[in-house]
Amino acid sequence: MPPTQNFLQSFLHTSRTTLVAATKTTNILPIVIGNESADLDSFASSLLYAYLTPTRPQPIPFLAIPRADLSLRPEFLHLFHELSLSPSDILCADDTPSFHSVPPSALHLHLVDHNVPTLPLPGSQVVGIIDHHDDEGHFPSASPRVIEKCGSCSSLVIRTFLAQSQLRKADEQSQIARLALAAVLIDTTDMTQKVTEIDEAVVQTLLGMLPKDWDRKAFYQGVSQAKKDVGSLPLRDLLRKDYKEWAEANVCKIGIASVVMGLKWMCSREENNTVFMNCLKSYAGEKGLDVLGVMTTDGEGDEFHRELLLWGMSDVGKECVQRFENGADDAGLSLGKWGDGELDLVPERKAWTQGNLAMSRKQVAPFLRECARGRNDTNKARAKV
Ligand SMILES: [Mn+2]
Repeated sequence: MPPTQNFLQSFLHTSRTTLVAATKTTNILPIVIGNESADLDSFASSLLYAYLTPTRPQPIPFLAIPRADLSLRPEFLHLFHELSLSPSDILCADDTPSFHSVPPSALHLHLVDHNVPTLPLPGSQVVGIIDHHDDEGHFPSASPRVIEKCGSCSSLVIRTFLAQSQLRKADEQSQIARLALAAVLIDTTDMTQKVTEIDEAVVQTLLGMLPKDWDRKAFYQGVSQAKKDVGSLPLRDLLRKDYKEWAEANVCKIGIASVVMGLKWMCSREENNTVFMNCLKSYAGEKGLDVLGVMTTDGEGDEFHRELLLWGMSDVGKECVQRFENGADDAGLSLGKWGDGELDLVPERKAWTQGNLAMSRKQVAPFLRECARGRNDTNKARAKV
């Protein structure tokens, strides 16, 4: 049998060589970058985009996190191992060289898994977008500009580029298929949550690229278990592992951490609820937040559930949390009381169970941002009358 070829690793090594060469010229450098949470979908989307795009030169795929933060993502290390990659093959934001080593004006950005750049790269140009978040309407001339709702951004990257790419070798097909499936299956909890027709079709295509006896369940379980292997992470790391923030009109800064374990589990690891709350408060302080959100997921299949905790840290933050609670029914969140309300500190902090399982941070954050901008304030409007 011929030795297996490691197509992704070769591609990443070539990317690094191209990057090193680019730092010595003034040529345009195309890069592809995922969102700031740097989750598995952002990682897979950026690597798939770079590898499969038909345009030349191919953009260089980066992870938008410092290299040390890879250790917060055990599922990455698991997937690297599955794909015979090593962490050193991956390009991280603080590597030398990285995209920071060229002037931003020389950068052409391809954005995946977000549609507005979050990195401060003044003078850079956004030239391509594939994303599954709310379209914020910028960069109309980007090409491709694919922004559609579906479970995983990786599904959109595959749908956009796979048909035009020529993956002939079985090893190559297998690596690409597993990389994409890792993201799609994790984002859809093994095709049980947030699945759209796009994800369905893509998963069928990807499975067709793998041997008939390939064990999808075992593959999903492996990645999923690794993702939940967070028991040893201190709370601060658990919060920053999958964290995003927004500054609304520069008056209200919102940060939301997504955590793959429930609030009860998070509480139980600290001495008591007060210590847990103090940890949250100090994280919000470190980030300078007006509102801290913690969204949790837990369980699978019928046991799958979501929780949400919001904490207004400043006056504008407290108002925002109030508006959120007042508008939550209309927004379709189906919030319920969490426990006996022991995590609540009325009116500034509230924890809820979230009945609407389809609403992840992707849907909750835009609503919370609207609340920060002062909309959805039905009660206040009524009070004025
Ligand atoms: Mn995503």
